[in-house]
Amino acid sequence: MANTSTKTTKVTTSHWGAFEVEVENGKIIATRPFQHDPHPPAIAQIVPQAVYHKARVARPSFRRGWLERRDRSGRGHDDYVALPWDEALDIAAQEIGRIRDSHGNEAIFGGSYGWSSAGRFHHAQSQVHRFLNSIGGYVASFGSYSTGCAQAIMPHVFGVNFLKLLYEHQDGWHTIAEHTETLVMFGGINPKNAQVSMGGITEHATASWFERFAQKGMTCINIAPQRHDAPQGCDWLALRPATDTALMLALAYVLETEGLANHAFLDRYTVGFEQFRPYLMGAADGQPKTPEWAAEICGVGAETIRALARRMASTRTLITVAWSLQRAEHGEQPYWMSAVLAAMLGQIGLPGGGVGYGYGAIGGVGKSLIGLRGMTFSQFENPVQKTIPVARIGDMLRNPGQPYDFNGQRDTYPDIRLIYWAGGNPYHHHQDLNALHEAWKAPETIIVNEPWWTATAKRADIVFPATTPYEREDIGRSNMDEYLFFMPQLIAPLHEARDDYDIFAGLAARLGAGAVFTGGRSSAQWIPALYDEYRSLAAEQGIEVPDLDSLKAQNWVKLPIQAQGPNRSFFAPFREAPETHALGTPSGKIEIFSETIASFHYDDCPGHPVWLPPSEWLGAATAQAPLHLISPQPGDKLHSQLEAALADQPGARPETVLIHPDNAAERGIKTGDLVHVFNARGAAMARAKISSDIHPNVVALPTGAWYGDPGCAADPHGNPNVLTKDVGTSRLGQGCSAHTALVNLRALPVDGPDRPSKGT
Ligand SMILES: Nc1nc2c(c(=O)[nH]1)N[C@H]1C(S)=C(S)[C@@H](COP(=O)(O)OP(=O)(O)OC[C@H]3O[C@@H](n4cnc5c(=O)[nH]c(N)nc54)[C@H](O)[C@@H]3O)O[C@H]1N2
Ligand SMILES: Nc1nc2c(c(=O)[nH]1)N[C@H]1C(S)=C(S)[C@@H](COP(=O)(O)OP(=O)(O)OC[C@H]3O[C@@H](n4cnc5c(=O)[nH]c(N)nc54)[C@H](O)[C@@H]3O)O[C@H]1N2
Ligand SMILES: [Mo]
Repeated sequence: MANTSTKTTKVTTSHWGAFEVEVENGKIIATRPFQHDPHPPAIAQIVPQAVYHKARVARPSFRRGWLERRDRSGRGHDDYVALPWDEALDIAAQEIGRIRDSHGNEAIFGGSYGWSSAGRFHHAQSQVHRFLNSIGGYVASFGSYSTGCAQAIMPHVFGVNFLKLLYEHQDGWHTIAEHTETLVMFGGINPKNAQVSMGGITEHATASWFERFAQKGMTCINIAPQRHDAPQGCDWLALRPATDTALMLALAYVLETEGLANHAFLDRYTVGFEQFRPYLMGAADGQPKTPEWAAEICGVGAETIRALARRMASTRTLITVAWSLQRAEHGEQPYWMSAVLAAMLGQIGLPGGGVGYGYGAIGGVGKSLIGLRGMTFSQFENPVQKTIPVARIGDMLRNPGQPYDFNGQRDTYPDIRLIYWAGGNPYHHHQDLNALHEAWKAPETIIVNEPWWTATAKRADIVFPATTPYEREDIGRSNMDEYLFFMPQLIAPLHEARDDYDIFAGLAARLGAGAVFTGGRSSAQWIPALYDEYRSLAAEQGIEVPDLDSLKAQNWVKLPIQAQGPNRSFFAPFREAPETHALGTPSGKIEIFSETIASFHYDDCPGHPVWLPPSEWLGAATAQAPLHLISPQPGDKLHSQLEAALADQPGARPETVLIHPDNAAERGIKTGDLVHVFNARGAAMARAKISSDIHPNVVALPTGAWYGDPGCAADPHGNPNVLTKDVGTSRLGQGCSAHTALVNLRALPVDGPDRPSKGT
């Protein structure tokens, strides 16, 4: 008998990079590393189980309470009724139309934050924004959970769009390897995080760069609560979370008092040192910012601080700052202060010197590539002007019509009647999830497109089953990666899943905006059109990109977009000629004191950087909450993605919490024990891992676990966001303050009465 089985292997890409997918008889059976990736992440291994997992949303689904009586209180509790696509789209379109016509487009929240999947066309957030704009607009959100606070503060300091600085204008790894002698990493540079990059990173090279730094004899200093925030071989200064500003101030104090500050640089390239100096020296508030003062706050010894300051002044020093530092109350301050410290060292604009942000936070930072344009599906203009800072969604839902401050503006929160989410998981990413669960009752209707029954999908009234990237064709490219991918459709859509594009095309048609949304094209017509535009734009830059048929045949190509020679730091021309290359700040210089910020009169972000203790940190620890919780990104996955299948792995859930031996001993906790991590906001189960690689009195519980069902005594999966605080970083940045949280721990009796049931 003839063998009719078919087996193919193709390459696709993802935010964690490229991987091979083996398909047999129309089914994904395995994934394998991409041959050109020196350090391929293991994340893709779980893809086959995730794609076919029983947690896939099979059909358009309606929450019963909403469908039957427009109930809002049963979100997270009710069961769902499946309906055929046509009927489901009719009901959803009618509801969107009703809310729009009775309350206006300002009643629709479409911020829809989230990473969704790589692939340029089927980017869910772009799709939902385009759809909502085609029907009159929506309330959008500013910034990201990643860098929202930095995006607000840094333009005041450097006069540049922070994301542009990050991705296009920082020293590349080559320059650092060649010139930097001392690398001072606040929050580390973590190869675990560099596994991931928006749109994909194909050759994972961060670890290899550190091998090169070590060979060269570079001094690499990791200043962080965890040893493994930087690769092995780096020195570790164990620091209490949220105290970086105090440490940086003390470094600045040593520079100033020991004659090591570069006043020629300060005079020529900065403004405001004279307003800052009295604060630094203590004339303004009676407290000189001495190493002894800082040591009490941050836990790093005074002599260590002095020696570090001297070393930084006498060698080519690059200060790097992880994004985590600004994901905390007063996160503006370490960012601003790092710029002031670098200015005092006077090396800004020299190769391998100065300050850089987000190296290692995502894999693409530090690559020196020629940026290409195109392959962007237009979202149209948003006719609605109202936006909120992205991490203020809980406040928005709790306080409609109430005023709030943001970066010098006073605005009011909109009165949201409908939320549409596609490509994100707020019940993974937002802080104080138990409070969000209450606030989430406010809107009349919540619609979610999702491949899986996430905690967010389970709190929606209407859930549309979306395809995964393996079920549709797309193009994978990123400006921080030299590889270009044709992402083939590997399998047929599971169950009744549809592409976001087709879901929105169906809704738009019913709302009279079908032609606007689709422009008369199917996705199969859009992809070649966008690709051809991208290809001709690349040709204008002298870069030859294969035509689509060739790319399809090749599957992937490595483009010749390595920058020739070192990429120049944004500050290099400014350093050469500050008059002709003035910065975009009001003074044209680096602003150590900002008249603009001072004019806002914010006590939580005054006119120059200051040490401000957050509401929760070790200096404010109590008997009830003696430990500082940090909740970093997970090393084994991307956020909450593929979680359904990961959670099935033996021992994977609840998530592991890292505990210092002293704190474990006090509580009789051993590695492997189940514990409760708790505070007044909530509780999560976790599995203990005891290690002296974390600062005493600090516990680390990574993000990524799904949020359990309401009413659990403790979140059964170990989602840290039941514990985190939902406040803005300050009135200036209003970013997310995930790292501001005190907690306590206790061992769970093996079969004790308060041990929660496993939940879902
Ligand atoms: N405590 C704490 N919380 C944090 C952070 C922290 O450090 N600590 N970090 C924050 C940061 S920086 C971030 S970026 C956020 C991340 O938070 P999110 O970006 O919301 O997390 P993801 O899990 O990536 O969510 C993407 C969702 O999109 C779905 N999806 C994937 N592909 C598609 C598609 O094609 N169509 C549709 N419709 N859906 C799709 C996935 O299944 C998943 O549920 O978390 C934030 N939360
Ligand atoms: N594998 C994997 N990689 C990822 C992601 C993922 O989900 N999985 N997500 C990506 C995304 S969206 C983002 S935004 C980036 C985030 O990049 P980052 O914000 O840099 O990453 P985090 O893991 O949140 O934090 C890094 C480390 O900072 C330390 N830290 C916490 N608080 C403080 C502090 O106050 N001071 C100092 N000095 N250190 C502190 C913690 O020990 C933590 O391990 O990661 C990206 N990379
Ligand atoms: Mo992020």
